[in-house]
Amino acid sequence: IAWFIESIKAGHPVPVEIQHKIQLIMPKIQEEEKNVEPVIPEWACQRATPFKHFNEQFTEPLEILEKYAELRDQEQDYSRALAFRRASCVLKSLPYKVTNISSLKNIKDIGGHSSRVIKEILEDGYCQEVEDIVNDPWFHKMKLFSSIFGVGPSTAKKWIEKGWNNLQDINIEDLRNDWRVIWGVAFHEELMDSVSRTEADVFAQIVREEAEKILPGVSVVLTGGFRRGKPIGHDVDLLLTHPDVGSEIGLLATLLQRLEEKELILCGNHERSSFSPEVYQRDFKLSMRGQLDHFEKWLGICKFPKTFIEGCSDILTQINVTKKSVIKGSLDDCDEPKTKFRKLSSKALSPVDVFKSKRDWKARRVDLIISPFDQHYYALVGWTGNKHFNRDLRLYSQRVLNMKLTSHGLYDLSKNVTVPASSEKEVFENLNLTFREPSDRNC
Ligand code: DCT
Ligand code: MG
Repeated sequence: IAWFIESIKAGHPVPVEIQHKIQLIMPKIQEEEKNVEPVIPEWACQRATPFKHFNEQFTEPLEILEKYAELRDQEQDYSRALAFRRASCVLKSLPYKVTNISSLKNIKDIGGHSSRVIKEILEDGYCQEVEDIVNDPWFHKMKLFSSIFGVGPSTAKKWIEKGWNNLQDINIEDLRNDWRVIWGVAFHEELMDSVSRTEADVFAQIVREEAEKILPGVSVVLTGGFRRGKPIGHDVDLLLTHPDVGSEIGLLATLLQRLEEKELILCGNHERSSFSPEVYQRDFKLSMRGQLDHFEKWLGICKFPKTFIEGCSDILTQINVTKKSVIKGSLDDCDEPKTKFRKLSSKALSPVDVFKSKRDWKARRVDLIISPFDQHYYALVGWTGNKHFNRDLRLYSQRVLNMKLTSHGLYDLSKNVTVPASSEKEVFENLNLTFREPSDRNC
């Protein structure tokens, strides 16, 4: 019957002998449809969450509350922060602007606190609690410090406890052993600049060309926020793989050398893969503790010639003419069990001196990740994100399907087998979900 009604609505011809009956029942069906509330799927991964939506007026304040709860309650209790994010996430998926609080009463992801915030905004145009947070100096300091590359909320808290209020207060001597924080502080101003899509595309193309020379047939995908359609981002996330499993081994070390020769590297950390199928299957929780994934990767800061930013077309030839690097140290192999850090040479300029020097490049955060092809499509979903979509997808897999999902794969706990995927669509099929385009994963 539903199919028949849909086909009538779509304008398909109705057999003459039943036309009069249809004319009698159609008004009643249409009237009933008006009274039926739209069904909002329970899980965020079952909904389309676009980047541009109708309810920014509410989602932005709710995400300030989320950030505040995350920074205040970190480690002890993340559930308050999550409650705000769940409310914000469901509002982003609504295909209309909320104008009446009663229209939200049956949405379970909008809890009491979030509901009060939305009501206040609807009535007064703002929420006092959010205004107080925005004007709270502690919140500003926490946001400032935890936005520094290599600094998490617990370090930010310690710095505030020391009485530091701004970047100038940071005592560089206290940071001697953490290269990320040293460079992060020196280049903070620049790293806070958003990376444009053009810059990301130009850099991705350079990496693609270099990687192709080393390993023909390699795939380099721009993931993260850019893949979800964001016009700007805080970094460039590139996922590399090759259809021949195993051929990707050694690629990153050589690629980093080439990028170094092109003077595109400022500093970074090359981590070897710590993935082990045995550990992964035996004790998933243990193997993933505290880590996003176990892929071989390089996380660091690159030098983007200013011409990238202007989107110069003959950029690829221009970057071959570069100056001498300011830092020495080997980026070489990845053959030791421990993470390798790029050391600062004693002869090298200090990060602050580099920052102040006359230069024709800007510092940009870059993540290069290598995935073996048999894990690639799970890695692609994981590195596309966003973070909240991933969290929801993983929780859904566990609670609804009794399956463990990570960026390395899907493990069926009932059958004790891994479930392979040879496309991103197959990842969704394996999870019994409608495929969502990356642009609909902006939870
Ligand atoms: N990710 C995740 N959990 C995290 C951090 C990241 O699942 N705690 C995934 C989702 C996105 C991807 O990794 C890249 O991470 P970011 O670069 O931090 O996020 P982004 O969405 O690309 O945001 P931005 O546009 O600011 O770079
Ligand atoms: Mg990113």
